[in-house]
Amino acid sequence: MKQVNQKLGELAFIDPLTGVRNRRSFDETMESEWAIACAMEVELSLLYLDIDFFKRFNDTYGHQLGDECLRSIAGELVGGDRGSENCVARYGGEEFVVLLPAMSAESAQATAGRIAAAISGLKILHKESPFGIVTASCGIATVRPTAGGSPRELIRGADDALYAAKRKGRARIEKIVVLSAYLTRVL
Ligand code: GH3
Ligand code: MG
Ligand code: MG
Repeated sequence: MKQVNQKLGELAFIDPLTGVRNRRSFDETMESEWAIACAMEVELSLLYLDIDFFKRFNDTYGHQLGDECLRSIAGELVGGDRGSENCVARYGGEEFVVLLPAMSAESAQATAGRIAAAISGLKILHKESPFGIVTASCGIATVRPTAGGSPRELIRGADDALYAAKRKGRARIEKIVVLSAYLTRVL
């Protein structure tokens, strides 16, 4: 019974399709990493990835291949060189987040570049995309957390950067540094 309960507890934090963390788990990790970064006085970076033209992919190849694509991409996210899969989560349908504790904006950009290259490297055919293969857009936000601040700032920053990446044509990475609770600067 104890083991069953433990298993159920673990499952509540896992996305069943891809096996990475779910949003609930990410939100908890984010709270604790925020507190740690505050105490250690280090930066915290977040990548927010969204697959490009994924509705067209589903429409063209079917939902099942769409699901397979999501699994492959999740595999690249946890298979990278960041040494931990603790901070990779599926945030929504075709959206993933990667939390990078104690990581500067420059290092986060390098990590995002490697992830984007790994996704393109899968060479998943997408004939309805202008890129011909499945790609992702990525927003990066970096903050030096303060006790009075909120993880929401970081998520909003990464989401804003992602929106900019989409607007500028997709399959690209954009970066924002969150300066304080209410002030952001687009790099
Ligand atoms: P953009 O480049 O602007 O991101 O365009 P998009 O088509 O990727 O974005 P949009 O938000 O219009 O469509 C997202 C699609 O993701 C729609 C939905 O069918 C698909 N999707 C969401 N969750 C799942 C899932 O669990 N499995 C599959 N196969 N598809 C999913
Ligand atoms: Mg989306
Ligand atoms: Mg999309």
